[in-house]
Amino acid sequence: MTAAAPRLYPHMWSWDSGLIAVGLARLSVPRAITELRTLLRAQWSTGMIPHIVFSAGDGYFPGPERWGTESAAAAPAAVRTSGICQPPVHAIAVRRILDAGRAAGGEVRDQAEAFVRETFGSWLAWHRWLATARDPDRRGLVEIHHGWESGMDNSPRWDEPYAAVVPGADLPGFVRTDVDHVGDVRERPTDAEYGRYLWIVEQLRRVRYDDDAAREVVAFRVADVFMSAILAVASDELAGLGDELGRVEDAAELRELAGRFRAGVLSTVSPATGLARDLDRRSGRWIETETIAGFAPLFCGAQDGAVVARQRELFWGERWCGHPALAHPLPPSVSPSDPGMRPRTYWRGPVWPIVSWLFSWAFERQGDDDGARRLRDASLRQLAAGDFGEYYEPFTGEPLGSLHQSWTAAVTLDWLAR
Ligand code: 9WN
Repeated sequence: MTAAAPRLYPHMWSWDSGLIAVGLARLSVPRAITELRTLLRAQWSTGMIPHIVFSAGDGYFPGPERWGTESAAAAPAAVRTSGICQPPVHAIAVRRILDAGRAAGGEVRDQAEAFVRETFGSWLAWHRWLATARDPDRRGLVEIHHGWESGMDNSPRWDEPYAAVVPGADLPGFVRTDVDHVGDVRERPTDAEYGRYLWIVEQLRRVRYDDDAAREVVAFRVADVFMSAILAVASDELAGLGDELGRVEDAAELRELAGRFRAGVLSTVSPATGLARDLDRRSGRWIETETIAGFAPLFCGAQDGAVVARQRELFWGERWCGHPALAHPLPPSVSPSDPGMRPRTYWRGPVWPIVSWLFSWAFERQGDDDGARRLRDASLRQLAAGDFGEYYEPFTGEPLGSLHQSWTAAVTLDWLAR
């Protein structure tokens, strides 16, 4: 496995490993294959791919003892994991591995083709789990049970649902390690936020991470529009692989699923702002925040030209990439025009290179080569100093959070190789 970061995250993270495999495929197809095979060894029998696969080392909190997933019937026996998931970007990497393997030819091509053949069923099971356990009413929106599942942990998107999460008096005590590995604690979530994060872990642990029971007890239930958009595009990628393997019914099922989630994404768009919204399933309220997740329809190529055209204009306009104070014309995690935007704090303002990469990948896929190139060129200028920051201050370009963050280096490799 590739650790997500040398000190802050010394284990494997699910969506990091997908993007790391995209970068590795540019260097070594066998290494990219190993990365994803390692991840799959941790897959639960339900199909869920857990958000952390623990290495033997320690140095991260909450570690495997706190998660206690050995009590879960569906958890793997041989590997220690967390008990929640992250966005399903993996099929994007599987496609890249196959293409890179074919370009290399010979034994590498054979390895890549064998990898796709042997693991297709596991990726399919992962998508099916998201489409059932996390979308039981078939709305085309993935429900998350923890902000960590979105990958955008402390985004203002989650402030309202988290306000309803009140840690019980019996929340076991905790000592954070994350704050030891950043320059300034303001770059990380607060202790109050961590109390809520850990309370949800406690709730899930008490029902042994059972999917049905979790929906009943968990204090955080939100339909995540950006994760839904990722599931839509990744299902299309997987359907394409299914075609090549002659798995006609599976490919049709995946296309149906992609269509359902694309429609789900569209159903959330605010007529007032033109941005997509998350839905708090507990309160029934739309979450009206001006974050990068609002561009989910643009990302997944939703089937409504007017919505997408309006989003494209907004994306490049002054409230986003075209904001005159930005160091680079790249999308910050929260609009620089939003008075609540916090330029140094994690998912509350900084630019995340992997998010820029996801949009550049999506634009290229949609035939918008110009949009893809603009994001790539600006990102490579942002990354040129070689710190590989986890995230960047949008107005100064300063790297923040962890340095030598693996997925940042991986997407840099991919952009350089274009
Ligand atoms: C919790 C590893 C992960 C990323 C997430 C990012 C951060 C973890 C943390 O680091 O989350 O999962 O401890 O803050 O928010 O997107 O996958 O890089």
